Amino acid sequence: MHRPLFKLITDYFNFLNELLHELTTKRIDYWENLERTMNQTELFQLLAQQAIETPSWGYGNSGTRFKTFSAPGAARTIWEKVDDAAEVHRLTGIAPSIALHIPWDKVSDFSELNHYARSKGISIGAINPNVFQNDEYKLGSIANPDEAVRERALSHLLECVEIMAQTGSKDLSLWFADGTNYAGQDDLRERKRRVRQALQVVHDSLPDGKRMLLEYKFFEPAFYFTDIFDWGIALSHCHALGARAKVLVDLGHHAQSVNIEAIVATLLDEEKLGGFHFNARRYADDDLIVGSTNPYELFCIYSELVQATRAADQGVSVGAKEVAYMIDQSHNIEPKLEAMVQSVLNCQEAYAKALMVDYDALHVAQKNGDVLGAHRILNTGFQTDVRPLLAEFRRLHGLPIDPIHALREGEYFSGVVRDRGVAEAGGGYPSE
Ligand SMILES: [Mn+2]
Repeated sequence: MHRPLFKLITDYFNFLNELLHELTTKRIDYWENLERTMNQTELFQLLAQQAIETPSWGYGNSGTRFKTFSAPGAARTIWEKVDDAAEVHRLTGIAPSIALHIPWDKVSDFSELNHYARSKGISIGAINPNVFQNDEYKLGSIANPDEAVRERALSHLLECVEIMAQTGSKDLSLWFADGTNYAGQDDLRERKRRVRQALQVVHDSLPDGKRMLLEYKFFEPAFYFTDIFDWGIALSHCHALGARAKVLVDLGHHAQSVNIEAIVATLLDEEKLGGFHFNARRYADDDLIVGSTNPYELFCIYSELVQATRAADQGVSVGAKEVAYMIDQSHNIEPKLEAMVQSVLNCQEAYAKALMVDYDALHVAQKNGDVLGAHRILNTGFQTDVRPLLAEFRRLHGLPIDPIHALREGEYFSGVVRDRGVAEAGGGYPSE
């Protein structure tokens, strides 16, 4: 054999051998990580306490302004949406509540809906008022220059506070489409005062133990100015309103490259983080499956949350434990149920990875100014393959080891496809 070629081949085999050795001896093993961070009982307890709320609007047909496609078996009524949410909980074990949108999910008797949900093993979660779909809201709702419109918007918000009492909901989840399209269109400071005034009435009407979560979004549907445009204005309002007002972070509502985990850390430290709307984005408010475009970001967010729950500052740790985790996604081309199960599982995986980090070692590295050492310690969590651990967790809790497979092969999905059929969906824009 040609000598240099022979050497090349043996070098290559030696290289492969070394690589194999590296992989088998230095493999990041979750059990090894676990020993350093906590015991398995403690870890499984934390995983069992995780709760991800799913949205009623994620189970029905939805679309873009171009087209709404019909999904086979998509829920047609709020009762069917409750059935679907209960199935997602049955498969994952960590999706115990469903958020409602009013008036989309309006029923004549909310107590009956509450009982129905409980009979299915879930509860009614956050109530989301809608003050953006009526013609009168063209120039805004609680920031509208017309006092009569502001009054009507406020009365709808108060109606939703009443509904919370009947459904046993803890949170009123507020998002406003209010904004302006042109400079000079309205007085920005006046609008801020109108918003504050309405929110104060809502805040003061909330009974003990209930909260209002204020969501921000930097654009859309208004494009020049949005009244609650970022976490800064949301936090200012919440600080002024009182203890029941907290900020809600929707992952899709930020400009490109905004550091969301830093916002999360700040709000946690201010004891004003109320909850999340989980989804993922590439361009704008895309409603893609949470953790699908940037799983590292989701991991970093969970890492901030895990650290805050362990904070020495009581206010911070208690506040972190009260954060509400909700999915806010409307799937347009994905099968509804599978997309929701996948979303819940992505949150579980990100949380489990965040629990894998050796935070004591991280703090030592940070204190020593060890830039990359600290970075690597954090990344150890992200790089850990937690799938065997989560499979074991599911086995112990009597859950399907592979919830997606269980959904695809199970009787529930084929049953709803058969019974509900394919509902007619909308045409998109312009509507026909
Ligand atoms: Mn949202």
